[in-house]
Amino acid sequence: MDTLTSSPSKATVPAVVARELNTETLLQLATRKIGAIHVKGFYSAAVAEKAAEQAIDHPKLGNYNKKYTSSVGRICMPHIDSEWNEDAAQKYHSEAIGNIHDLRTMFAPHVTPADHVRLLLQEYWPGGANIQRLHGRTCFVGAIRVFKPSTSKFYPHHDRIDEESDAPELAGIVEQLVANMYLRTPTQGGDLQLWLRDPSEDEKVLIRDVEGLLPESVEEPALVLHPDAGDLIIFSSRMLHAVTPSRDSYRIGMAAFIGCYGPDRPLGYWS
Ligand SMILES: O=C(O)CCC(=O)C(=O)O
Ligand SMILES: [Fe+2]
Repeated sequence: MDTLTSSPSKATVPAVVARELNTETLLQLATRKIGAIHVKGFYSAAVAEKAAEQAIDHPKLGNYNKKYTSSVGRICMPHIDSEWNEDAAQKYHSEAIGNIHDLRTMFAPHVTPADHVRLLLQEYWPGGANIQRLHGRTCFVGAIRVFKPSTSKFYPHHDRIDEESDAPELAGIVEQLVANMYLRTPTQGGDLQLWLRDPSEDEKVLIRDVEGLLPESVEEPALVLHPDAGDLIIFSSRMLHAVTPSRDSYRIGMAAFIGCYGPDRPLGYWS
């Protein structure tokens, strides 16, 4: 079995999708031997729908900060909105545990899909897993994203915590994955597009300013996945990805970023 350090950032990745979450598929994903893990029916669609209903007018629903992502709502403050700003970071970390507990109430008496995935990864990853700390402070995990019908989308972008923070706990991070657990999805649109390559340096500059590339400026995606409610998809957030507009309904998902530091060190979770 290859270690993470032998192939941390291969330029392109085969368009192969694993259908099961286990130690082998996780290691394949983290070493870029496969493009995604897509588990159908990971979570009860009925429990997901009850949470989705509450998400649409949740008191903690706000919008992302940047130009191209502001069309998407999110419940609770994500780390990206605190990047390089100590006051915002203080707020983010001080609310983190309370926000995790708030989200649990939306799914009670059931476990949240983010908590379920946190436990499974802790069991499957050779080095275990833990909530991420940054400068000794606990991160929030499990942000719910609310895409409105027709208007909300994510343009092609990448997500990398080492471009948002210089916390010493991030030393040795070799890959960043993201787990999305879908609560409500449209039948048309709302596709997840994966390019299975890192953005170029020029693309990174554009993404940093407005949090996305114009879709017509990039080639066709290498892989397109259509999630249904209850599905889990995990992929590398360091590689280019996008979400197309939903045609006929809200698209609501719960997400957790996953930091990989090699197989023998614990994964780190945050949103
Ligand atoms: O909602 C999705 O399918 C993926 C959204 C995204 O950009 C991410 O999770 O980083
Ligand atoms: Fe993303």
